[in-house]
Amino acid sequence: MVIYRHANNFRRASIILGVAFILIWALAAPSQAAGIKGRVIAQGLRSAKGILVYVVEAPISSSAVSETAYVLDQRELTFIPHIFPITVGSKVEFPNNDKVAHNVFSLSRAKEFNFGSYEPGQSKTEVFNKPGVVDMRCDVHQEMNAFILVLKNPYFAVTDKEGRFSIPNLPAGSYQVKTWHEKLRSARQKVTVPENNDVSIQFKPKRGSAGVLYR
Ligand SMILES: [Cu+2]
Repeated sequence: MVIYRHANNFRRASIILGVAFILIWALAAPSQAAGIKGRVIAQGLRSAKGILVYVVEAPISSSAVSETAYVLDQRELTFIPHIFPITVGSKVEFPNNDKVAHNVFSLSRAKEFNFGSYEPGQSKTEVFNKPGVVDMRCDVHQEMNAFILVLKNPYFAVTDKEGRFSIPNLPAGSYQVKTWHEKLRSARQKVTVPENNDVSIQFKPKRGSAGVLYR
């Protein structure tokens, strides 16, 4: 019995020691991830929320297709979210969670389609396999509008209401970073991301017509 208890104590002590070791190792290990963060000061916009900030070219490209089920919701005659960045090759679901029928379509070069009219409770899906801006409309409700932004890599973010954004986990290197918003001219900046530190940048895009995502 005594021996048995000793063995148990020993095992408990080993576990505690093991956990402590892992914690110390985790704290001491240098973080390899660096990112780009900062702020977009949008002149002439009511809110700085919902501005896309994206890395134009990055080592990881379309192979990084997200397995996330992207959902562009329809509620109260609104597409949610309004600005919707995804990576090339992603599938998007378009559930009609409204009380009326919608007819979602796009005439954009990056993706042209027309779901036709569909009832509340029904859903449609579409795969977006070409980079670019997809201007989403509803044939029944002219005020309904959203932008699906099909991006070449997963390094992008959308600003919060203060205009802040954060693009984490970038490999060290030099990148062209751009903004996109339907009512702003795109601003761009060249940014060098070091091995272990985040870089802070600021954009001040002016009002105007939006350009393309990629030339
Ligand atoms: Cu509609």
